[in-house]
Amino acid sequence: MKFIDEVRITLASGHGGPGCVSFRRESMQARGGPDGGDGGKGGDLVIRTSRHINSLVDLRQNKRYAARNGGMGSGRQRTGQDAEDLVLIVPEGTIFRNMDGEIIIDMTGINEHVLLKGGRGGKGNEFFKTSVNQAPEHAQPGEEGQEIEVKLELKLIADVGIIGFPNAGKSTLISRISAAKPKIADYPFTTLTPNLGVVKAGDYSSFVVADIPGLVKGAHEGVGLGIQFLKHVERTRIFIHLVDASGMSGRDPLQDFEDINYELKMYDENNKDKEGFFPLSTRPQFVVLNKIDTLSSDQLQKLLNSFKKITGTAPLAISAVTGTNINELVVELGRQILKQEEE
Ligand SMILES: Nc1nc2c(ncn2[C@@H]2O[C@H](COP(=O)(O)OP(=O)(O)OP(=O)(O)O)[C@@H](O)[C@H]2O)c(=O)[nH]1
Ligand SMILES: [Mg+2]
Repeated sequence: MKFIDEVRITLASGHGGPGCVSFRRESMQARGGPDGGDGGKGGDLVIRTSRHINSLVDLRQNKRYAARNGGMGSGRQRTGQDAEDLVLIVPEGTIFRNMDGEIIIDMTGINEHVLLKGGRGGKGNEFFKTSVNQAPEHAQPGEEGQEIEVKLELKLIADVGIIGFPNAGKSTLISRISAAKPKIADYPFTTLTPNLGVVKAGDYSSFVVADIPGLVKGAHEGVGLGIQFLKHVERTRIFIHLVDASGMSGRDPLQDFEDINYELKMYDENNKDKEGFFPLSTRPQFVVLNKIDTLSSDQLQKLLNSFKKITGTAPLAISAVTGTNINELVVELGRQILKQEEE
């Protein structure tokens, strides 16, 4: 199944019902006083979030979602029926943007929001009766509803995003630390859509990790799968920057590390004007060297030292296959997330 995280739809609230022009019928009189009732209110367009849905796929069924119009007023002062609100259910964390890309509302942490108010009902002719005009011939039309074209955007809400080259072992890692069962294979671009996994960090705490498709040098220019998947980790608090330490791919681990960081910078450059954007290149990174089972301790030590020269701290060295230092990784991640929550 394709991972759908963006959808463009038109939303509308209902028009108010028109007021009614009517006169009482009385037995001895051709025409009695005015008795036209008011129109009913148009339905509001309401957005509600649910934790039980995690994609926007259901919203693709229609291009336009509109609440109903209010009922017409009628004689004998009967008010038209108010229309029911239309409730659009979206996943938590859905962002609504207008066609200029400006945020209308971000539904993170919001349960319900009235996006478009329904139009008021028009007044019936009874309302316009005055001492000088006992028989008004007009009634008000209902107030118009509102209509807007929106782009919905859903980002996976994960605490930790795993970034790195294809084949670095990102999917292997998430399958090790969570119940996620992504496809793993020894060729690049195995992962084509993001995977989420919940990691238990202790008896009472857990966090969500996202595994995204691998990045390569030039991703910002569309090389490989491009950088579009980075939007799925825009909101994560921290990155695991996973580096293939084995050199099996013929690449240099340090160069890989720098290439990925450069792609983050380019992503920031491309998105810096977007409202609500938080740069990725300054996001805390937990640098992790994977596949250390393929290295001698000498090789590993050399590599740790050269990373330390660049980043200031030695990276954590793991093997997602044998399980070396996997527990340490989970504990350290839990600690870093907690630290950030406290800040
Ligand atoms: N020796 C060794 N191989 C590993 C380790 N971790 C992953 N691999 C292998 O590396 C290959 C790629 O692993 P994946 O988990 O699919 O890599 P990925 O980073 O998700 O790759 P993409 O989805 O293509 O971006 C697989 O053949 C894994 O078995 C490790 O710690 N040691
Ligand atoms: Mg993968």
